[in-house]
Amino acid sequence: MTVFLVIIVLALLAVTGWQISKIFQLSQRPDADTSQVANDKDNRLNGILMLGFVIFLYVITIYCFWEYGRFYLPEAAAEHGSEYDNLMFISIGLIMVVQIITQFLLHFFAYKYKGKKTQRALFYADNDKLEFIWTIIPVIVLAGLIIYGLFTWSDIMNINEDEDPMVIELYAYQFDWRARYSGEDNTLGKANVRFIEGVNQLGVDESDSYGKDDKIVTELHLPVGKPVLFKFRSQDVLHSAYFPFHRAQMNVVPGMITQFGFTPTITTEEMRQSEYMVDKVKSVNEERNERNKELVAQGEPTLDSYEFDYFLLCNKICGQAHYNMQMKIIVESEEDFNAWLEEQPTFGSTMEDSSENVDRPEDTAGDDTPESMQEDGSEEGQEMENAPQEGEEVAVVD
Ligand SMILES: [Cu+2]
Repeated sequence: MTVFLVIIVLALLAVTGWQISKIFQLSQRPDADTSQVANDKDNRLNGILMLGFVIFLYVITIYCFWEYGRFYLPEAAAEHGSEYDNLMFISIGLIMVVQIITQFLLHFFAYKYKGKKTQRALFYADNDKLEFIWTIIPVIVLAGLIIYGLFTWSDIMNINEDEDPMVIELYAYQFDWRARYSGEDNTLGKANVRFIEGVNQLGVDESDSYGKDDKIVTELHLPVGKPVLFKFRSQDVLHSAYFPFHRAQMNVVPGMITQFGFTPTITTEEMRQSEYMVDKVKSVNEERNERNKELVAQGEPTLDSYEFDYFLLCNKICGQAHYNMQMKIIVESEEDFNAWLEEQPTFGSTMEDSSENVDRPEDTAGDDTPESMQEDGSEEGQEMENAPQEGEEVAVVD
């Protein structure tokens, strides 16, 4: 209904504008210039507007850099990150310089050589030398950029197996993540959606001995300075694993395994203490305190104070709760990591426990499907916990 009303209002406005323009035409003096051909005055006005437009663009650009520059991510927290950032800054830098010069020339010439009654355009057919220059320069620059990009790409994408990276599976489903560590053998057990049953959320093949020591967890812990190879699997639709601080992203495609490897270089604690993050957290908390004053006045629960954490996010719009599909990442020292991993139960022991429970039906009355994997994919308990509070920067992507 609202849309219908808006359309009617817009149509009426258009009719009004058209009628007003007709009144203006009728009210002109009989000797006014009604010619359809642009005169010097029209040309001058258009020239000035062209120049004004490019100045407007530059002002907006400078404003955006100044106002939104604070949303830049800090120094990359993974080894390949600086290569990635360099490629991006060099590409953007080049594009910026070329666009500033060419846009300025385009608009300035439109102003400078605006039409004048007394002037005639010069007939200038072609100039081979000029054409050669403006063809060869972009060819060299673009070829350079592309070759540089290809080298960077293969550096980032090719996983050095000699480094013996730790293999971790990241499993995506609407709307959460699970991580599966490959255990002592550093080999993931086979898995298939057809094996998903009961506590076997990820469909790990029970008959595969490599899977027995796998560890399935809800929080991703990574040892700093150690190469990690992620294998991505999706249960349902297309997702995308996005680690903004580690400059990594990979599609997670149902029916196939994709992979990406990197070496984290900055622990969560170090990142929290970095100048960038201290400032950031301070400003987020200032905003929250302001908001809390309003919430207190309204008698509503207040927001917790914010603390930085790395997150693995989903970067494909995969459904209703896509915005909240995230998993905390903790980058820590190798000792802390090993201590944490030690405490996690293996897949084998989880399956044994569950079968023991099934043997004693009074313990597990009813459905033993974990809540988290119920059909609607929502996790009652966890969703509430994860749900961003109003005013919170969801998943701290900035
Ligand atoms: Cu998703």
